[in-house]
Amino acid sequence: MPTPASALPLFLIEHQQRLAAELGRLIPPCERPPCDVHRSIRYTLLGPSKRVRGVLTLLVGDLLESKDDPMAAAAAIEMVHASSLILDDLPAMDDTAVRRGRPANHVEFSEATAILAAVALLTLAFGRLASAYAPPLAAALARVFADTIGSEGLIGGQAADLQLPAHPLRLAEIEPVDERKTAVLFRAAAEAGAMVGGASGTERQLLAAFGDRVGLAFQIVDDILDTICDETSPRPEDGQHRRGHATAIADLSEARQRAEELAAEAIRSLEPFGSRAARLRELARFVVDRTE
Ligand code: GRG
Repeated sequence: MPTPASALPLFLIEHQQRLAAELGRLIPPCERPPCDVHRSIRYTLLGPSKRVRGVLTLLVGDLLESKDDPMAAAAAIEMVHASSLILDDLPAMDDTAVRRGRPANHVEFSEATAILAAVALLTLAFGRLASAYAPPLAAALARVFADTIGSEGLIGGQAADLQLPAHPLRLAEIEPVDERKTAVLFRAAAEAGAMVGGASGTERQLLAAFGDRVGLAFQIVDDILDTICDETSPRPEDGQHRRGHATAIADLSEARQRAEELAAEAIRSLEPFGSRAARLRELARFVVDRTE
């Protein structure tokens, strides 16, 4: 299914489309057993998405004029993202029935199939890294992915998110959760592009910091959009958030200011790259300016 073209600047759409085509090629067809699991994987991985994390990996590869193709790392990042969305929506987690304007994966298929699809997506991600890159690079990437997903990364962020109270929260309460729930995957997306592109240690650190700041800004903007939607015209899925985990921000102007600060910090970390980083700067602006 196509991604809404208005959501991304034009030059990003080209990367997004190449990435979507690659993902389609990597996943077994629906007709191959277990058909339900393959359908379920394709439903979320190839569904309407901004694919902003994978695009970030590709843009870092472009910046470094990478000799190795960053596409496999970008695809692996998107597989982890898709897996996290499926798990996040499950009844035992956020219990969300609608995702991207369509039934959540476990509603469209079944809880069992959704869990299998999510776990399969994770194994596919590591498998892709192992088959696409030479052993030392593949091992280093696997290490970064494992740390990103693990109990001190996405899993830890989700565990903390499930503990958040339902009432509107101060940024200081939300930010440490957003850091692990979302920023870590953006950091890994940029870092993976840097590693595949043969970045120096300093370049890798700067690009990882860029990913981290952009990722945190992305989640704060997401929280702002959720809060505004709740206050004005509830989105169709609102009634479906039975555990009430859509984060509500107590002070929207503080959050908006923080997102701008983070974008500025992200853009500052690109200074040594000069004009070669123009597209990454545009990505940072897109993340903060987006309205959906
Ligand atoms: C084992 C991978 C794994 C995860 C377990 C469930 C979980 C821990 C983490 C959930 C993390 C999560 C879903 C964070 C929310 C991030 C977020 C803002 C998602 C929406 O991102 P978009 O807008 O999605 O980029 P699209 O639809 O464009 O792909």
